[in-house]
Amino acid sequence: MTAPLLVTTDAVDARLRREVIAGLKATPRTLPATLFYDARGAALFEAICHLPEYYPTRTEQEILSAHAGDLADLIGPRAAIIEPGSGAATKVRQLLRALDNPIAYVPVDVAEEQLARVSAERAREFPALRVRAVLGDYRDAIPLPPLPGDARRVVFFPGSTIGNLQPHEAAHFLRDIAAVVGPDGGLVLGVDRRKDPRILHAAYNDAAGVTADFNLNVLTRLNREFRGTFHRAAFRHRAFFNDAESRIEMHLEAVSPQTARVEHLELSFAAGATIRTEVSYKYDRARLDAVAAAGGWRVVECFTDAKNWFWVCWLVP
Ligand code: AVI
Repeated sequence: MTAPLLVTTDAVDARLRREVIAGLKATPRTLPATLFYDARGAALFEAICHLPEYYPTRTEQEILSAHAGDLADLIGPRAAIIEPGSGAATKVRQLLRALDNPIAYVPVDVAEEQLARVSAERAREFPALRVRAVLGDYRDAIPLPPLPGDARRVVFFPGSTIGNLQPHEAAHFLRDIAAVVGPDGGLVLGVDRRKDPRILHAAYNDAAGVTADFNLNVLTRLNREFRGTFHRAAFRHRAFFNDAESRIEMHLEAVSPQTARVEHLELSFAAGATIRTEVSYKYDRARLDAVAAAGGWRVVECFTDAKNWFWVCWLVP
């Protein structure tokens, strides 16, 4: 059965607007990565996940296929699975199938149509499961619907979305979800590992240009929703590995000197000036343990793939 969505759209919109303006005023200029995910952005991200160069999705899938049973043993019976930023909610199916008598599934996302659709799909697929969708930004405190008191609350955060948060934001997010799941809860976390920068570079600069389209779509969204005046063709996609910070950075780079407006804000760009639209941190074990500890979690076990490119980890508070 699907319960009504808990709608927090106004808070989400207000937060996004604040972040857009603050980021564009800052040096260096940045935009929040959540801005990517309007309906077109969500569809482009789905396409990215199937690209030959974009290894994280299929690599994580490989790990989940091999270790869903191990994760189910660690989680135990009567789990309520909460998925912040659930998107297409595909990977969770593998976990739900492996779990012993799961009680509830709570997808949380800002993409309203997709959230409604996948909630209905999962409810059909798992008729015994209470599916309770929450419309909201996964970085906000999640307003949990009522769950049975004996359910073990487990957050499922795959896809290496943790990498899109700065370390202090990741720690903050982890502290928030520790409070949501309580002392008996758990966390299944997808983490992209540090690897050869050439593999990373290819994954964020695909030959078909889908990632470029995903990045440039942000300008279309700014024009539509934030009274922007950007000329999309006057910017280009740039993505590179920043080794010192251990992260991919995605930028939109002005190809020529120009000006643009967003709401009341006037922006001028020299040729080559950029707006950073995303960071995607790549973790080694020391970085993972440090961020987890800062967020009040302990990494119990990490499962990896044949190439050692990705981790799916089990953490407890
Ligand atoms: C959602 N997130 C984990 C993706 C990533 O790899 O950081 C978003 C993405 N950006 C470009 N390609 C994919």
